[in-house]
Amino acid sequence: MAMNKNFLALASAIIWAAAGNAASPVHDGVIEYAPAPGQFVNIMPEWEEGDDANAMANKAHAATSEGGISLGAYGGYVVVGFDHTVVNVAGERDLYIEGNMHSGGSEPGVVMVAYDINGNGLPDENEWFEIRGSEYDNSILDYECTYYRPENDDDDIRWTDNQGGEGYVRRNAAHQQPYWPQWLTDSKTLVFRGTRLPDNGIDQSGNGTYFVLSPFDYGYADNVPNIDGGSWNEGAKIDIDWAVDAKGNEVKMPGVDFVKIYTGVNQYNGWIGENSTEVCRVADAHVTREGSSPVLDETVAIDQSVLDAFLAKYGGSAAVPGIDGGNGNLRVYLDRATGCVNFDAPAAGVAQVFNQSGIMLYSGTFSPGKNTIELCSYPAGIYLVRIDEKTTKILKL
Ligand SMILES: [Ca+2]
Ligand SMILES: [Ca+2]
Ligand SMILES: [Ca+2]
Ligand SMILES: [Ca+2]
Repeated sequence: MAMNKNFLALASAIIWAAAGNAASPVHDGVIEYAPAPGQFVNIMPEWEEGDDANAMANKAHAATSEGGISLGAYGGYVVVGFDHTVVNVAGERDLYIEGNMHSGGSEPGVVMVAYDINGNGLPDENEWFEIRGSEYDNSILDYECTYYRPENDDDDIRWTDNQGGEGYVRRNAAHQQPYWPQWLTDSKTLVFRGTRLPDNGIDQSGNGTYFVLSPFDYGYADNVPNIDGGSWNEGAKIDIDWAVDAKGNEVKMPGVDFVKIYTGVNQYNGWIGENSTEVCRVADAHVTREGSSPVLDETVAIDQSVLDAFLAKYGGSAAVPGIDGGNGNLRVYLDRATGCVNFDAPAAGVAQVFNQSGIMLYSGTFSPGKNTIELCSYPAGIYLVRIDEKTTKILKL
């Protein structure tokens, strides 16, 4: 009986309606925050007893507009999402990424971008492309680094890599908290894979006591100051046209829905400690006003021919096995600004919404043409939307 009542309450919360809201230039959620061990981990943002990965992602989101988050040593990452697609404008840099770089303190983070090809509100593995920064040809592209959880929180944290290297994330007197992410203490190891950038720390003292971390030319986060001459620093911006596939081939993307940033240097710099990328706001660079309250330039639109060519090459249901069922041409997508799931139906049919436990929250019929299911009143989480034979996984933030 209780079950029935619950079902009715949720079902009545869903209405078929179209709505529109202004989009925000700044990322609207942290989808995943997974730092490697580091001296600012558990304090940027602060971990408190009981915080799990979800809680830390929410704290990380709040912290990006307040002082930033630290990604820890090599490989630690954050994934953010937008409430709109950041358009790839030809000949312009499209993303603006704030760090906390100060002179002599460049801690470059590798940037990856994803367009939500299957429209499920989540970045799927096949949707990611790397931004080819200036050091791409000087990097190790298939790097893997493993950290080992220490016996005691006071111990240095050992790492090994797939190149025969090893070392430690060393503790220092300034930061006494555990350096291992405290919501991941069930893991004995943490493994990170990606591109390892060349070392950028130069030992000016000659005896390991004074390092200067010099910036790379372009294409990284936390590499140059946020502001230059009173404006958003062009050097802190990313051109989506720099995206490449796993083989290094250029990828012409229509825009991006998700951005991933990870610490790209694996270097220990004396008393400064490990090289660790910090991230504040990630923003759409196509704005009519910069600063703390930027305003999105609503006249910027996706180039339809670029989108069509991109989807023809990388889209299609076969690209995401296990998620798309039949009816592969039906695109079901979440409009993050409104909290509505939209789809164009070729014919009338039945739509259903399930939670992750498989409990049906809604069932109803739809007509041919544009249809909308409103998920606004649902709590954040993953939902399965079934439309005829096709099931799409949707993440609601
Ligand atoms: Ca561009
Ligand atoms: Ca996706
Ligand atoms: Ca740092
Ligand atoms: Ca930094």
